[in-house]
Amino acid sequence: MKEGDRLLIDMNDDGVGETPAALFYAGRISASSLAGAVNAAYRDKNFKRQGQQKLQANEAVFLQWQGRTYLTVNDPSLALQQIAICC
Ligand SMILES: [Ca+2]
Ligand SMILES: [Ca+2]
Repeated sequence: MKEGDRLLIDMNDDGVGETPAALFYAGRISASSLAGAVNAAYRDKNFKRQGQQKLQANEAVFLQWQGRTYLTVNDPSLALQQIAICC
């Protein structure tokens, strides 16, 4: 993606975007794979607060992994709840 690009978050696949309920930043995550980093972000969406804050349904989280930024939305209707897009 480049500056000015837009991202459509379409939870129910009707071509109309939905706004996530909330947006968080999980910080810089060390993991051996992107899937592992996304899992960690789902377990703890807010690196600034102590303890683990689980990502709820329809919430979105930014994370950094291996120098790149990813955005994932917790879509409860998908069997695989992890969508990660490099920004
Ligand atoms: Ca939609
Ligand atoms: Ca935390």
